[in-house]
Amino acid sequence: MVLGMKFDKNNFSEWFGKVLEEADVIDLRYPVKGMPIYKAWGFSILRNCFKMLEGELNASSHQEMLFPLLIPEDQFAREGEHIKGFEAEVLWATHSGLEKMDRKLAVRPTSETVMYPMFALWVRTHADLPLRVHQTCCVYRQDTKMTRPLIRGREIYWNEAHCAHATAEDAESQVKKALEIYGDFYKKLCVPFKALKRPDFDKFPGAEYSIALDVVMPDGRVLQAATAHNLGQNFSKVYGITFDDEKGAKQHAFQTTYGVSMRCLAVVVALHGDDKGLVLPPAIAPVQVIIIPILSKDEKQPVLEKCRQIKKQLIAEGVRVDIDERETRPGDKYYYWEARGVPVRIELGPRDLQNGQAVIATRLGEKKQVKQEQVVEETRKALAQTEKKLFENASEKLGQQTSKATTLEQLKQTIEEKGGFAKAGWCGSQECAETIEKQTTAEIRGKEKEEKAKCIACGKQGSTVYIAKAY
Ligand code: PR8
Repeated sequence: MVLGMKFDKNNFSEWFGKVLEEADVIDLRYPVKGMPIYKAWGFSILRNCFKMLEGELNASSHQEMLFPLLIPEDQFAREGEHIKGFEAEVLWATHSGLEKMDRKLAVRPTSETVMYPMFALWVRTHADLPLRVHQTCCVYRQDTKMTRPLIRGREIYWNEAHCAHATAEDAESQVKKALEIYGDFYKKLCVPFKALKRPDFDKFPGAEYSIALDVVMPDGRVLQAATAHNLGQNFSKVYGITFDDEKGAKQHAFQTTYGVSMRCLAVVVALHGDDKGLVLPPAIAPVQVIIIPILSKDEKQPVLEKCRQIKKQLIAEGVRVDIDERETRPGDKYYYWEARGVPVRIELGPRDLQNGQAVIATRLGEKKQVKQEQVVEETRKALAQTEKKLFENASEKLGQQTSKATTLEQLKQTIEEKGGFAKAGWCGSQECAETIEKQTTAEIRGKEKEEKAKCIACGKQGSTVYIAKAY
């Protein structure tokens, strides 16, 4: 480790675990696999993410509700594809105290089968559509792959949205709307991504098609950071979600569903963090500005007074701000707040007080002396600048992590040496997808748009897809 470095990001996996622990994001010592404790700092960041998303969903005509955790077995098992996709991952409640229950209950791995029987009761005529519902909750999946903190959990904290529409076109445009909402959401987190239509064999169980937002992590592997699915009429036919159209004829509703989990927090930590710890985008930082008084014995009170005054001014401007009045050394406080990723720090000591100045330092390393009457304005600028810079840095990185390949050999080499995405042609067959995965260890992540290209495995006509190693 280089001197002065607290966390070495070159070893991503170790770095990630250490930062999560030391910055009080989660505690992994709870003795059930895949179920961490979200500590106050981490949960506050996560809630800020979800509050932002919930607000956006509410503003675009989604109703927030809360549905039960448990699903009767027969109700869960009605949609064939869906049950096939999830049966190996479901936890079951089988006993009530000491007694075995007559019918066992599935612990929701996702809420289609919880919500849709209720949708069938609520939807009567075309006037009831579109119906857009969302909830923030935990779902449970006994995923067989290795669990990883925030990346692959067994208790998944997420926001899931479920809709019913009158026409196939409405469902199609809702998927686009969902991707816009998620796009804006990730922009606020300063996270660039690729929105990719998954190959048929990789779509959500029971969906017509799935579009995912994929993010490249620092180790070059991609992570699915959100998905939107068009369910067509598959579920409405099974659960009887029908409505009378304008001519009075009975129709089955068209449906969509989309979700974002605590992976959004994993992505923020992974993409922006550095050797000092977290770096938080201002939109979700629990504390956006930390004021550090530089205290000497004689001038303690006047310095503190001034700091408190600045805090008040910033609060009045809607900034989330705090003062660290602890009796520890300023340097220790810098480390502490840097590790937690606070985007802006204001330093103020006796000499600054005399000169009517303060120092504004950003978490990205810029430092500036400003006049006290300009502190509010300069703080705003520093926050905006940090947000802009974080997104630019991450976008530049994504650009570097996207390459092209025209042969399997080249694909293998690119994936091994650079990681990230490689663009190449694929004919659409599962057989060629398997050949590609076997020879390169990378998988087909999907299409961004329709663009003709020859298949890298068999040479037949196909289209350009993104290929990457994935979590
Ligand atoms: C649906 N129904 O279920 P999806 N750990 C962390 N995040 C996860 C995990 C996990 N083990 N598994 C999935 N996710 C639809 C849409 C309701 C909502 C995250 O879709 O199975 C992934 O980011 O695709 C995934 O994109 C998202 O949840 C939605 O899950």
